[in-house]
Amino acid sequence: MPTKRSRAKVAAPKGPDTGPGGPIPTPRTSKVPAQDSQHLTTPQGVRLPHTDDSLTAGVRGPTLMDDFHLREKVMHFDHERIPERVVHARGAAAHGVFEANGAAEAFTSAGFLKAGVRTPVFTRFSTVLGSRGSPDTVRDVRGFATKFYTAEGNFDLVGNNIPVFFIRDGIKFPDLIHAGKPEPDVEIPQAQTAHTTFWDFVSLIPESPHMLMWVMSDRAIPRSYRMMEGFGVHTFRLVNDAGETTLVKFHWKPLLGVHGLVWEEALALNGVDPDFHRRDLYNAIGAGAFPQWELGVQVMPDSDDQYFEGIDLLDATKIVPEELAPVQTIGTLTLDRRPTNFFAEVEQVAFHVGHLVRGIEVVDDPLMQARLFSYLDTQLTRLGGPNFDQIPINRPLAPVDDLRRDGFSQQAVHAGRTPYLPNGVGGGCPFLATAEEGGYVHVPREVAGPKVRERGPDDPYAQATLFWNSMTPVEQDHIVDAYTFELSKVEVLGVVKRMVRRLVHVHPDLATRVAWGLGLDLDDLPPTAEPDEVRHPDAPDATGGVAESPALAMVTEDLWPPDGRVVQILADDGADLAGLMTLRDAIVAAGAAAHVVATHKGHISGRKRSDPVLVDRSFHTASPAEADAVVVAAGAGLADEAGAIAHLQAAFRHHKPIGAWGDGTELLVAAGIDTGDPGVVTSDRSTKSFAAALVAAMGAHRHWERAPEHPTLHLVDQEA
Ligand code: HDE
Repeated sequence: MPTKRSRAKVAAPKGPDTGPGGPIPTPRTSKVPAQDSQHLTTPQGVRLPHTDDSLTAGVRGPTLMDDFHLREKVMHFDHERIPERVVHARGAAAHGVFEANGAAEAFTSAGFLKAGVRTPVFTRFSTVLGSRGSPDTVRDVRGFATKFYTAEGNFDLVGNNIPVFFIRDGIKFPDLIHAGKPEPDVEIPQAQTAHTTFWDFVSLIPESPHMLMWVMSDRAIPRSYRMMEGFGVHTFRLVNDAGETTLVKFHWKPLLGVHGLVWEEALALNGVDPDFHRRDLYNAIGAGAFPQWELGVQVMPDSDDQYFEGIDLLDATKIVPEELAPVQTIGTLTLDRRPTNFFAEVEQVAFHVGHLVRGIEVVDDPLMQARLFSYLDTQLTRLGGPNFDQIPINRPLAPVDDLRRDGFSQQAVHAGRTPYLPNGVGGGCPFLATAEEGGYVHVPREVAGPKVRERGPDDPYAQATLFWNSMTPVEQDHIVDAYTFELSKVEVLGVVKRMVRRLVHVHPDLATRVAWGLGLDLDDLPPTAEPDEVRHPDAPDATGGVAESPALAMVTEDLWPPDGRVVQILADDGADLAGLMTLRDAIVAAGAAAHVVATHKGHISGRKRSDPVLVDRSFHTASPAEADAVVVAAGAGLADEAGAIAHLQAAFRHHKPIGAWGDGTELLVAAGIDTGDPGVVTSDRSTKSFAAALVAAMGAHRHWERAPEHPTLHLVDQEA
């Protein structure tokens, strides 16, 4: 048995860390068995002289069983694939560091949240519905999962880029995913919700309206993983050193702002560059434009009922408006290293909502409770047994003695004869840790109640309406368009009508405009969801009295850094290459990337005796959807190139900054672009101030002032 004497020697875990400015250890990927022989070998280390022909009986004879090299090589190849994640299969990830500012110390004893502590992290972003090879820019929720390798063990914050969820209880999750995944008879469509079964399901469950508003908004088509917010979604309970508890919601706020694609671009990118988000993340990190997020918490008092201002904190379909509980920053995440090997790291990383460190607990939210089972369970199939936490990317940096033994693919050679506690033969090791010694001690809480299968009264529309009311007109237009697109793909009219009928309860304008686009008459819809049936009379006001929350809108007056954004410079033989170089240098100096696009690949030469410039893309492969701004070089002579005109028109239609210098403006005129329009920057020459004006125009992300007023708005106005 452990003795008092031996216990006293055990201090709180000293880890890998983490002192202010101290070295940041890297996750143990370096311990992976390396392929470090100078010669090609078999897995047994036997050097090989030849790998292109199998061992045969004669030049044209049968292959021989004693070709151990062939058999080992093919056997391994045959088993290279593992099951993809049942959800969130498609993703990309990066390593980085989290540095705490200490603001959370009052609320939690978690060591990694103490001032100045720097903790290595691995963050994986993902879509939900698509399979591993599906395109990045589909309309979908994005996963935002971070593994913190803290000195006190691994903490996984497994969140999404949307702060609420479709359902309130995990028991419905298999139904939700079955309805959203490709329909099982024909396996169509891939990676999207725009199909009959999804809308059938969500139109029938009461709690979906709020989440659907988010998924139909531009949040679901992010410009970049680097430009997404992240949310823990569920409420967490923080416990401080004094044992006091608070309830919090976690928020990641990107320093580059929250930005979306335009739907038409998202569709184009699915074909032009299905890896758009993955490439964007890796290119930005490779160029030194390390994406950063502030981690923040909304802090609410812990209470017996776990409501805050009438908002049920155990209900993952509800937010707490920031007006009621502001987000307090507790640290900064920086992603600064790409994975070395996609499979070993991104594919094999195993997140689990139950990977908690002391000072952080989960609450009784039934969605979270089901997740606590699911995330461990799923790894057994996906990663082939219970030893997945020994895979390098999953190993904690904190010292481990878990007394686990054996199992498939056991990597460790555990010494000793006492993998059990209590033991006397092993000197009582390993010792148990008290709270003072860094042990995870659950805060005591009273739990009682009858066993029931029921949830409390709810108003599922209140926050959906709050969301709609908080959007700018252009964002409302996009939501209308998204509902119209998605429901147009639904083959069963009854489902469409049921869904549009439910939109009336979100906002009559929304329903009217979607109905118009679908050719439906609102008066003809079945009364499937009368307010009294869906807003429970006993439900508290789920908005907490907030009618509009500006924090929910993506379109703001703010300006954002151009880091990692892409500017296309349209040029051709004869262009002002000196001006092009001035612009390119200024763009790169601002932290963005410049791509020269011309009618042909190779080099273009200028009019004067300047060095030829290498073309990055020709119009055959370049798409305006890949750029954040498009500029036309003087002397490019592209004004009668149909491809160049269409290119520029698309960029303009997607509200991007457009620029031209010298006679490059002729292409703007040919494309019907007014040089006085917002976000259009022109100059006689390519000067530093021209470049600065262009970079400044990129700060707004898009120039929504150019958006045409949505035609169905008139319809609503007339009805009003
Ligand atoms: Fe997940 N989810 N989920 N989920 N989830 C998985 O775990 C599950 C939910 C989220 O990059 C799976 O390792 C259930 C909410 C992310 O590896 C699986 C329920 C939120 C990722 C699973 C939910 C998430 C997953 C699939 C309802 C936002 C990707 C493979 C009770 C807060 C993590 C895996 C990565 C992955 C189950 C709901 C986020 C099957 C049962 C709500 C970001 O365990």
